[in-house]
Amino acid sequence: MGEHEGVSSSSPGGTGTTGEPRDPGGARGPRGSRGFLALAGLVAGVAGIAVSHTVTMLLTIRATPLLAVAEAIIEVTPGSLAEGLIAVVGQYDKPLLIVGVSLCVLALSAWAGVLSARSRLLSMLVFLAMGAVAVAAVWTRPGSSVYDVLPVVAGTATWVVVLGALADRLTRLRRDHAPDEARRRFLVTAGVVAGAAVAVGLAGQFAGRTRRGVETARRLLRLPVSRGIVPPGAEVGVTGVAPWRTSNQEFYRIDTAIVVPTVDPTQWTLRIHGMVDNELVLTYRDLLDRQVTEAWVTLCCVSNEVGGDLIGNAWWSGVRVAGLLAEAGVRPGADAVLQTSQDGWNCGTPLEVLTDDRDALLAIAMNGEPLPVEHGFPVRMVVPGLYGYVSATKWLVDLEVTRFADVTAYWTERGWSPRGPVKTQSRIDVPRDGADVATGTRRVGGVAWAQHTGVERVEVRLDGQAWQQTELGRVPGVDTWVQWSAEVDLGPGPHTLAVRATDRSGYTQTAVERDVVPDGATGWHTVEFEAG
Ligand SMILES: Nc1nc2c(c(=O)[nH]1)N[C@H]1C(S)=C(S)[C@@H](COP(=O)(O)O)O[C@H]1N2
Ligand SMILES: [Mo]
Repeated sequence: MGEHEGVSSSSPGGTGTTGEPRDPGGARGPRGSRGFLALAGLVAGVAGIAVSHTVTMLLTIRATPLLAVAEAIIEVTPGSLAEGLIAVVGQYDKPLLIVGVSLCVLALSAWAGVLSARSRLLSMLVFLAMGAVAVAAVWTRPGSSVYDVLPVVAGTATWVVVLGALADRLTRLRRDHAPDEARRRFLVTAGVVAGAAVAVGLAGQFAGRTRRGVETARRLLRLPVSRGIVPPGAEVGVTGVAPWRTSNQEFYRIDTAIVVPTVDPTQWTLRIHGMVDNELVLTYRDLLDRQVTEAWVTLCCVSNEVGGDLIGNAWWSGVRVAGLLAEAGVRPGADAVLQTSQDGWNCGTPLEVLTDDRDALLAIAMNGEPLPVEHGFPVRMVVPGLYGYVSATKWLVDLEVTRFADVTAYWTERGWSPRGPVKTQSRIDVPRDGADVATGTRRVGGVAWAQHTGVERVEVRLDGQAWQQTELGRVPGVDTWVQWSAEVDLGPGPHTLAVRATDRSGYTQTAVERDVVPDGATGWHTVEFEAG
């Protein structure tokens, strides 16, 4: 703790209630300082609750720490007692409990404020203890993750910082001003901080409501799309191989958005401009009025390491970009389209892949459902054959037809390649690296991809022996991954299995290992395992 004068210094053996005034010019006795410190604690308490609430809303975490504690209390309360209480308070059990928990938190915060006269450490311990209780409550909620603890961390940090700052301010005011002036100034400060805390809390509430509003709008949409049927034979039937269709739940998510953009479809517009003859501004309705195209497309992240899982395959429904660009009338000389998201993220996409015969889509649905908010609701781009960072803009609002030479974009400014065609790759899902498997004839399997070129064959190599052909699942086209499987004979002991794919251009994956920067990893995925 800092060596502050006056009220915030720790005094050995001092109780904070029996000493004389501790600050020069402090005619006010310890009673007065207690009252102010209690107020400081209270304001810190309010600020911490407000910040935790807002962080909960912004990160779209299910329950605020207060709600989690209330739920935990309900859970540990003996059934009969809980029923008795519910009989009295009816459906208001949770709201009442939250009010009760809040009052406890505020009382303890005020107490922590008073304690800070004796020791900053003691007051901090009160906050840390409350934080620990909240972490325990959050942690015991079903399906919770480390992420869900962030609001508690933010709230606890706010408690400690705000109390410390207010106590310091009080010390300084009492040193520099006459008692009445110090008192007046401190009350103003406390009022301003409390007001700011309430504003932060209300902003969070607003953000939460916006998100719920968009979620509701999304749920109520009835889109003219289908769910897509996984083609017979696409699954090779090896347990442990990634399902051919990646569910929306399981689909990897990569974006720079700390707070997921919430875009109301009734407010959404897409502007198509730049090197075009007729600038277009489309509404969501305009988009739905056009012909919907549906396709299986495997989307992959350039940051996917060899053997990584930043890849997924879905049935996308949307409107072909080529048609819209034709409508806008692309001028000669253009070779790129700069895509911009509602949150300002952008990327440059080669014009040719948006205008050739592939299904580059303004997607509105994923596996038959309106796009999940995290995956770009209401409209995103999906381009077969390109990594996401140069093509798959989520929350898309703007397309500017331009020249590569004239623009840079988010990731190209950070050292990644302006062009990002997906590299032919393959992955072993079974067995996992480090697995223990039974000896004998075993089926191994995985996935391989070469979007918009197509996978021709996949081979595996056991323990450095000859490459062996695998069987491929049946796929509807060249834009998706393909499952593969093979049988290998395993004697007891350690084994190494490598995989490589050859695409329909005749290219076989290079063994050269390259990092993901600047345009995607290369190398053969290899797993080591033990048979016994
Ligand atoms: N608005 C926006 N769109 C974005 C990104 C982003 O950061 N912001 N990331 C891109 C990258 S790098 C990838 S790999 C894909 C991932 O899409 P997904 O999260 O739906 O899997 O989105 C792309 N679209
Ligand atoms: Mo990515």
